[in-house]
Amino acid sequence: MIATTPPGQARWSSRAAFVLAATGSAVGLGNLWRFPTEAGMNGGGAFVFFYILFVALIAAPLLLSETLIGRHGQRSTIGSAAYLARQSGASPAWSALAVVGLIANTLILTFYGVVAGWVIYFVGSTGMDLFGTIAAGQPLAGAYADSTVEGISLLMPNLFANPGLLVAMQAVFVVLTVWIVARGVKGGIEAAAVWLMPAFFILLIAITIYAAITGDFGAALTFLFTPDFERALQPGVLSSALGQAFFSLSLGGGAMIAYGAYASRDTNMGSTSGVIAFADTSVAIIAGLAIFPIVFSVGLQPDAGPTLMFQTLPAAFHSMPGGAIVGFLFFVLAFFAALTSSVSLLEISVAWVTEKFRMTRVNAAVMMGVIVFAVGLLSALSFNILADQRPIPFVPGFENAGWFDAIDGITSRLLLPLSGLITAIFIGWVADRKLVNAETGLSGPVLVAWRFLIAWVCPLAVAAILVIGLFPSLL
Ligand code: TYR
Repeated sequence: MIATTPPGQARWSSRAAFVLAATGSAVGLGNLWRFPTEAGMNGGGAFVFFYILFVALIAAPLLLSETLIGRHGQRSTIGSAAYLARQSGASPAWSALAVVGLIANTLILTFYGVVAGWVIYFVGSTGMDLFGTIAAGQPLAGAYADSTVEGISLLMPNLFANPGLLVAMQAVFVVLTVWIVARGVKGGIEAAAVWLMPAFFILLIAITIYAAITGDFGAALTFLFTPDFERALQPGVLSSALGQAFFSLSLGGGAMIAYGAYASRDTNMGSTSGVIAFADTSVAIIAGLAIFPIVFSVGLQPDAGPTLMFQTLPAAFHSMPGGAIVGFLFFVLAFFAALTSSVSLLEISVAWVTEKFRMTRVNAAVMMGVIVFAVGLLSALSFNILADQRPIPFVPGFENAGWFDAIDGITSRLLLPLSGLITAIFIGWVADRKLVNAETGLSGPVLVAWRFLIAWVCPLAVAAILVIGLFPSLL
């Protein structure tokens, strides 16, 4: 039952390292790219309102549940869930929560690698621009100093028109992810997260201040924080907001179970989970406050979809003093933020394959990397060669979705919440109460409140939103 290399043997070197690595998993393209995209497509304020509400009442309690399953089990996600079930005298079939999660995470990584490939493209183009300026001995000005804003907004369409380049960038990102995971989580991830997350945070705040001063900050605030509740009662908004809460906090896929497994016994899981949830949500809101002022001042449409971040920020760097260097740094840090998340996406299946099939970590990482890359081609090419394919026209809300949108939507709106639903029922009702309570590190009214949220609010709310998402006509 215990694997040859139990993941429990690896340890974060401190509580701070655990917080930073888990925050590194949570903070990524989900905050920078997906949050503004989803907020923009779902009408802004109403989406943001429910997103924050769902983080507080559903996602944060689930985050604690996942980390405690991992810390208790100290095995792969599936192994840890089965272990807690057995110890509670319940069927190990409850590890289904982690099976669903493993499938979801692997699918998420397929398109995550594609978007991260776009980031790499911008690292390259802002980098060439920066070093070209320096080589020519010109003073540092904005990014892409010799283009117009219209020219910059064509960078994405031009990239999409070049499938070979898209796929090459995606391949680079998947190879890097495989490389770090193959080397083992602790050395690579921990080292990267400890330095890069703080640097990333400072730069993001600087860009937001710039956007607030030069962009249309008032319009952005109104858009993000004035909820139009009539809009919110459209079923898509609720399931998108819930899906975003799961996606952004790396919940449902098992990443937090996996990282919890490396935490030491004296880490207080309750307070740590609170810190992670707060940090992740703040980064999403700040990213929104960096992007939307530019959207409105440049005259873009907020519902532009997945390309929004890549069309707004380069335009801001264009006019920003020192934008050549800020733009380059931003994409470099976005790249690292993506990498600290993608590593956690791949880690789940790799830990399981090594535990189950006694494969070496390197072989498991390479094997999963090949699968992820191959399936990811569908998403990468859905912006050009496969643009006409509609893989799941029979699912309500996905009639017109191509491969990229379909895989993104199915994973975050369906699979992650489904895994979360099973987790909430398992932790709230099935798992041994004393064991679970002791793992939380909570006591008194906070423990009572958490138990109420996980046993009642999470299952009922997630189930209701799943049903509404599948049968929108019910609302
Ligand atoms: N939370 C990550 C981000 O925001 C993405 C992610 C999603 C990571 C699910 C892990 C996971 O299990 O970029």
